[in-house]
Amino acid sequence: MLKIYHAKNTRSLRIVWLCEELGIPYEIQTLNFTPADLQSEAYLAVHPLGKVPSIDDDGLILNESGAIVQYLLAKHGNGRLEPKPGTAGHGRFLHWLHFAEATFMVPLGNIAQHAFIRPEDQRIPQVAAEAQVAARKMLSIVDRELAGKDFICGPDFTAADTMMGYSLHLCKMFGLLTDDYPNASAYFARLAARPGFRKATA
Ligand SMILES: N[C@@H](CCC(=O)N[C@@H](CS)C(=O)NCC(=O)O)C(=O)O
Repeated sequence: MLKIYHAKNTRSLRIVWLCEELGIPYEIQTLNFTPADLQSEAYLAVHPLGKVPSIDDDGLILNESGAIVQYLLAKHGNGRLEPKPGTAGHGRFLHWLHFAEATFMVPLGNIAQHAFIRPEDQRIPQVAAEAQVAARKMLSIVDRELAGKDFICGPDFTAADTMMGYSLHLCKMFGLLTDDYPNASAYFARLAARPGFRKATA
Protein backbone atom coordinates (compact mmCIF):
# COMPACT_ATOMS: atom_id res chain seq x y z
CA MET A 1 0.00 0.00 0.00
CA LEU A 2 1.08 3.57 -0.66
CA LYS A 3 2.97 4.92 2.35
CA ILE A 4 3.00 8.67 2.98
CA TYR A 5 5.67 10.15 5.24
CA HIS A 6 3.73 12.91 6.92
CA ALA A 7 4.37 15.59 9.54
CA LYS A 8 1.50 17.69 10.79
CA ASN A 9 0.93 21.05 9.10
CA THR A 10 3.66 20.53 6.53
CA ARG A 11 3.59 20.14 2.76
CA SER A 12 2.83 16.45 3.20
CA LEU A 13 -0.77 17.40 3.91
CA ARG A 14 -1.08 18.05 0.16
CA ILE A 15 -0.54 14.35 -0.48
CA VAL A 16 -2.87 13.08 2.24
CA TRP A 17 -5.52 15.51 0.96
CA LEU A 18 -5.10 14.41 -2.67
CA CYS A 19 -5.40 10.73 -1.68
CA GLU A 20 -8.61 11.55 0.19
CA GLU A 21 -10.02 13.40 -2.83
CA LEU A 22 -9.15 10.55 -5.21
CA GLY A 23 -10.02 7.71 -2.84
CA ILE A 24 -6.50 6.25 -3.00
CA PRO A 25 -5.81 3.83 -0.13
CA TYR A 26 -2.77 4.90 1.88
CA GLU A 27 -1.03 4.46 5.19
CA ILE A 28 0.69 7.23 7.07
CA GLN A 29 4.13 7.07 8.61
CA THR A 30 3.96 9.94 11.06
CA LEU A 31 7.09 11.98 11.65
CA ASN A 32 7.55 14.72 14.19
CA PHE A 33 8.83 17.94 12.68
CA THR A 34 12.06 17.63 14.62
CA PRO A 35 15.67 16.85 13.62
CA ALA A 36 15.41 13.66 15.68
CA ASP A 37 12.82 12.29 13.24
CA LEU A 38 13.62 14.08 9.98
CA GLN A 39 17.40 13.66 10.24
CA SER A 40 17.30 10.09 11.55
CA GLU A 41 19.36 7.56 9.63
CA ALA A 42 16.18 5.67 8.72
CA TYR A 43 14.43 8.71 7.25
CA LEU A 44 17.54 10.05 5.47
CA ALA A 45 17.49 6.80 3.49
CA VAL A 46 14.03 7.86 2.24
CA HIS A 47 14.73 11.57 1.75
CA PRO A 48 18.41 12.54 1.61
CA LEU A 49 17.62 16.06 2.86
CA GLY A 50 15.28 14.88 5.60
CA LYS A 51 12.23 16.81 4.38
CA VAL A 52 8.58 15.90 3.95
CA PRO A 53 6.67 14.76 2.04
CA SER A 54 8.00 11.47 0.73
CA ILE A 55 6.06 8.48 -0.50
CA ASP A 56 6.93 4.82 -0.83
CA ASP A 57 4.69 3.26 -3.49
CA ASP A 58 5.57 -0.44 -3.54
CA GLY A 59 9.27 0.40 -3.40
CA LEU A 60 9.16 3.53 -5.57
CA ILE A 61 10.31 6.35 -3.33
CA LEU A 62 9.48 9.88 -4.39
CA ASN A 63 10.07 13.26 -2.76
CA GLU A 64 8.82 16.70 -3.91
CA SER A 65 5.16 17.40 -3.31
CA GLY A 66 4.43 18.61 -6.87
CA ALA A 67 6.01 15.55 -8.46
CA ILE A 68 4.12 13.26 -6.09
CA VAL A 69 0.83 14.99 -6.94
CA GLN A 70 1.48 14.58 -10.68
CA TYR A 71 2.52 10.93 -10.23
CA LEU A 72 -0.57 10.01 -8.20
CA LEU A 73 -2.86 11.80 -10.66
CA ALA A 74 -1.30 9.96 -13.60
CA LYS A 75 -1.58 6.63 -11.80
CA HIS A 76 -4.98 6.94 -10.15
CA GLY A 77 -6.72 10.02 -11.54
CA ASN A 78 -8.40 8.50 -14.63
CA GLY A 79 -8.93 12.06 -15.85
CA ARG A 80 -10.19 13.36 -12.50
CA LEU A 81 -8.94 16.54 -10.83
CA GLU A 82 -7.11 17.90 -13.88
CA PRO A 83 -8.04 19.33 -17.29
CA LYS A 84 -7.30 17.17 -20.35
CA PRO A 85 -3.50 16.99 -20.92
CA GLY A 86 -2.37 18.98 -23.92
CA THR A 87 -5.09 21.63 -23.61
CA ALA A 88 -4.64 25.28 -22.67
CA GLY A 89 -6.56 24.51 -19.49
CA HIS A 90 -4.00 21.86 -18.58
CA GLY A 91 -1.21 24.34 -19.21
CA ARG A 92 -2.81 26.76 -16.75
CA PHE A 93 -3.34 23.89 -14.31
CA LEU A 94 0.40 23.07 -14.43
CA HIS A 95 1.24 26.73 -14.03
CA TRP A 96 -0.73 27.05 -10.77
CA LEU A 97 0.33 23.64 -9.47
CA HIS A 98 3.98 24.66 -9.78
CA PHE A 99 3.52 28.32 -8.83
CA ALA A 100 2.17 27.13 -5.48
CA GLU A 101 5.47 25.43 -4.61
CA ALA A 102 8.24 26.87 -6.79
CA THR A 103 7.28 30.54 -6.40
CA PHE A 104 4.77 31.08 -3.59
CA MET A 105 6.58 28.89 -1.05
CA VAL A 106 9.89 30.77 -1.36
CA PRO A 107 8.86 33.79 0.75
CA LEU A 108 6.64 31.63 2.95
CA GLY A 109 9.62 29.37 3.72
CA ASN A 110 11.70 32.43 4.63
CA ILE A 111 8.98 33.69 6.96
CA ALA A 112 8.76 30.26 8.56
CA GLN A 113 12.53 30.11 9.09
CA HIS A 114 13.18 33.69 10.17
CA ALA A 115 10.06 34.33 12.23
CA PHE A 116 9.36 30.91 13.79
CA ILE A 117 11.65 27.93 13.23
CA ARG A 118 15.26 29.08 13.74
CA PRO A 119 16.54 29.82 17.21
CA GLU A 120 16.09 33.54 17.81
CA ASP A 121 19.79 34.36 17.57
CA GLN A 122 19.87 32.85 14.06
CA ARG A 123 16.88 34.76 12.66
CA ILE A 124 17.44 37.66 10.26
CA PRO A 125 14.57 40.15 10.68
CA GLN A 126 15.30 41.80 7.31
CA VAL A 127 14.78 38.45 5.52
CA ALA A 128 11.45 37.94 7.29
CA ALA A 129 10.33 41.51 6.48
CA GLU A 130 11.24 41.22 2.79
CA ALA A 131 9.56 37.83 2.60
CA GLN A 132 6.34 39.32 3.98
CA VAL A 133 6.34 41.92 1.20
CA ALA A 134 6.93 39.23 -1.43
CA ALA A 135 4.26 36.93 0.02
CA ARG A 136 1.71 39.77 -0.05
CA LYS A 137 2.54 40.41 -3.70
CA MET A 138 1.87 36.74 -4.48
CA LEU A 139 -1.35 36.82 -2.50
CA SER A 140 -2.47 39.77 -4.66
CA ILE A 141 -1.74 37.76 -7.81
CA VAL A 142 -3.69 34.76 -6.53
CA ASP A 143 -6.52 37.02 -5.37
CA ARG A 144 -6.79 38.60 -8.82
CA GLU A 145 -6.73 35.22 -10.51
CA LEU A 146 -9.62 34.02 -8.36
CA ALA A 147 -12.01 36.86 -9.33
CA GLY A 148 -15.24 35.17 -10.40
CA LYS A 149 -13.81 31.67 -9.89
CA ASP A 150 -14.44 29.10 -7.19
CA PHE A 151 -11.12 27.32 -7.66
CA ILE A 152 -7.70 28.27 -9.01
CA CYS A 153 -8.36 26.69 -12.45
CA GLY A 154 -12.03 27.59 -12.78
CA PRO A 155 -15.34 26.18 -11.55
CA ASP A 156 -13.95 22.74 -10.68
CA PHE A 157 -11.68 21.62 -7.85
CA THR A 158 -8.38 20.25 -9.24
CA ALA A 159 -5.16 18.84 -7.81
CA ALA A 160 -3.63 22.33 -8.23
CA ASP A 161 -5.92 23.38 -5.38
CA THR A 162 -4.24 20.88 -3.04
CA MET A 163 -0.91 22.52 -3.85
CA MET A 164 -2.22 26.08 -3.54
CA GLY A 165 -4.29 25.18 -0.48
CA TYR A 166 -1.19 24.43 1.59
CA SER A 167 0.46 27.72 0.58
CA LEU A 168 -2.67 29.58 1.67
CA HIS A 169 -2.86 27.48 4.85
CA LEU A 170 0.58 28.88 5.75
CA CYS A 171 -0.51 32.42 4.81
CA LYS A 172 -3.44 32.00 7.16
CA MET A 173 -1.21 30.68 9.96
CA PHE A 174 1.18 33.62 9.45
CA GLY A 175 -1.67 36.18 9.61
CA LEU A 176 -1.18 37.23 5.98
CA LEU A 177 -4.50 36.03 4.56
CA THR A 178 -6.56 39.07 5.52
CA ASP A 179 -9.64 40.86 4.18
CA ASP A 180 -7.28 42.68 1.80
CA TYR A 181 -7.58 39.50 -0.29
CA PRO A 182 -11.32 38.75 -0.38
CA ASN A 183 -11.22 36.27 -3.27
CA ALA A 184 -8.29 34.34 -1.81
CA SER A 185 -9.90 34.35 1.65
CA ALA A 186 -13.20 32.99 0.30
CA TYR A 187 -11.31 30.42 -1.76
CA PHE A 188 -9.34 29.23 1.23
CA ALA A 189 -12.52 28.94 3.30
CA ARG A 190 -13.98 26.81 0.48
CA LEU A 191 -10.91 24.56 0.46
CA ALA A 192 -10.70 24.28 4.25
CA ALA A 193 -14.32 23.07 4.40
CA ARG A 194 -13.57 20.03 2.23
CA PRO A 195 -13.50 16.76 4.15
CA GLY A 196 -10.16 15.81 2.56
CA PHE A 197 -8.50 18.98 3.81
CA ARG A 198 -9.94 18.48 7.28
CA LYS A 199 -8.65 14.90 7.37
CA ALA A 200 -5.20 16.01 6.17
CA THR A 201 -4.94 18.72 8.83
CA ALA A 202 -6.41 16.69 11.72
N1 LIG B 1 10.06 21.37 -2.55
C1 LIG B 1 9.84 20.40 -1.50
C2 LIG B 1 10.04 21.09 -0.17
C3 LIG B 1 9.98 20.12 1.02
C4 LIG B 1 10.14 20.86 2.34
O1 LIG B 1 10.91 21.83 2.45
N2 LIG B 1 9.41 20.38 3.37
C5 LIG B 1 9.51 20.99 4.68
C6 LIG B 1 8.18 20.83 5.43
S1 LIG B 1 6.87 21.78 4.75
C7 LIG B 1 10.54 20.25 5.51
O2 LIG B 1 10.50 19.05 5.55
N3 LIG B 1 11.45 20.97 6.15
C8 LIG B 1 12.37 20.37 7.08
C9 LIG B 1 13.73 20.92 6.94
O3 LIG B 1 13.97 21.75 6.03
O4 LIG B 1 14.57 20.53 7.73
C10 LIG B 1 8.43 19.80 -1.67
O5 LIG B 1 7.57 20.46 -2.27
O6 LIG B 1 8.20 18.65 -1.25
